[in-house]
Amino acid sequence: REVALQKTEVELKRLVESPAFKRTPISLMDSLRDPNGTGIIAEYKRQSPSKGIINDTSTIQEVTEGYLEANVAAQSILTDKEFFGGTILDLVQAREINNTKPILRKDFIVDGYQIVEAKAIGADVILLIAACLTAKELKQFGNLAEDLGLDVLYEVHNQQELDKIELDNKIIGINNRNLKTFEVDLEHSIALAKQIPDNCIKVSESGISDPRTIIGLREFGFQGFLIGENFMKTENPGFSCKEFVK
Ligand code: IGP
Repeated sequence: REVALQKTEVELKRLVESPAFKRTPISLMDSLRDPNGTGIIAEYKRQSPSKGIINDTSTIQEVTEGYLEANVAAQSILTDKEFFGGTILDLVQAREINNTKPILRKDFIVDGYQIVEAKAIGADVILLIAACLTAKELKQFGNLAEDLGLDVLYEVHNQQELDKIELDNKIIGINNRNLKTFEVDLEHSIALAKQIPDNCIKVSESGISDPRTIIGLREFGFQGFLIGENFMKTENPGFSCKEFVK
């Protein structure tokens, strides 16, 4: 595939030969479609540009265990250091414990190398943010992920971004938070959801803090719910997730 792979061939070779590269990824699509599933994609996030430090004491291991006990549909892990205080090691350590649920590598993907790297560190799903990429890049990166057996969560915030994506059999995340103003608006997401065909899976992202919100969102066809801060801001995120799911 014609993807901008800006790293050296030696580095790529090292990734492709890593043991995790050979594992078969777990499907987020299947997990979100499971009628007995919770639909919750629970996030591990130490800090964020809008909130500063959220949690710098809970380890990835204890949070992963708690999220699995809560029967989450998937785990999301920020691997971006600069803005979110995450590391690749967080994902590697979560994978050591989690063998059953898909793990989303949450990062700003701007190069095909990061997609190969995602697979090599044990991720099952990558995030492609439509606001940061052209329609052509979305397609190329999506194809590369597919070739590697990874699922893609395409993230949009408005109609213009949605128009960049070919809407067939895709997982579309609508970010309730405007990445420029940090403002959260669920109504806006619900309006946008109507523009997405039924063969796609709709995920609602950000600002969810009440189980009743999920009941409401399901009525509008959402099957996935990405939740970070509401769990991470508590002393025991795994326990908070279990309580939320009950
Ligand atoms: C989680 P919240 O409000 O529950 O912590 O949001 C997740 O949606 C948010 O972290 C997020 C994000 C992103 C982070 C959504 N899209 C893109 C970094 C990059």
